[in-house]
Amino acid sequence: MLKIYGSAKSRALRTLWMAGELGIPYEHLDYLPRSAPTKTPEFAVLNPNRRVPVIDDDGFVLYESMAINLYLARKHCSALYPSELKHEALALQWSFWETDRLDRQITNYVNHSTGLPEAERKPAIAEAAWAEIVPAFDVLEVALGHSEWLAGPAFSVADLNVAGALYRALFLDLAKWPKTQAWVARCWARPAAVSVRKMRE
Ligand SMILES: N[C@@H](CCC(=O)N[C@@H](CS)C(=O)NCC(=O)O)C(=O)O
Repeated sequence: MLKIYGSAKSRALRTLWMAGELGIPYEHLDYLPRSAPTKTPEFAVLNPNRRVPVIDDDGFVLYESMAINLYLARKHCSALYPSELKHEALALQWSFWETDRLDRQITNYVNHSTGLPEAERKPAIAEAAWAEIVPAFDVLEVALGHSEWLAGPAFSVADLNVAGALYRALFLDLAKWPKTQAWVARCWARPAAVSVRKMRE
């Protein structure tokens, strides 16, 4: 059976959301980032980076949340995996784009503005992160002005991968980006997203 390593309070949230969309059974190894089980030699074999998520799909081990979701959607012949080559390319584009432009930036912004205990916050890190987030949201806003979804005519792994990474944006003021705000809300209103939020909160 598929094993998913990683707490819903981590980037494994995206993997758990995908598993919910697919309706597949899995064993959840609810490891928090940097927790003791991620420091074991056994875990280092699964992911030498010692990060979550990781999956073990009947012996096939894969890390990197975006790659995991693309793999799972394709493996299970899901409608979330675009059937057209160009839509598939867009799903790859948006997944790579998010990793480059928003992933660490959102984490840094939220941690250093509200998430960490006040004494540990570094306002300069939050400020630098926000300076990168603004142009990235501008890019999303333009794209969502052309199309309701990121890769083709319907919600797909592209939307899940980007919106999944924007969990923290649910608590940010996105009024400056109304299309992005509405799209984030649409994605997170899906039943699998609502369920995974409950696992986190
Ligand atoms: N690019 C990776 C990032 C994974 C990642 O950074 N995971 C965090 C938790 S959200 C982690 O395990 N951090 C542990 C550490 O930094 O030591 C992915 O998307 O899967």
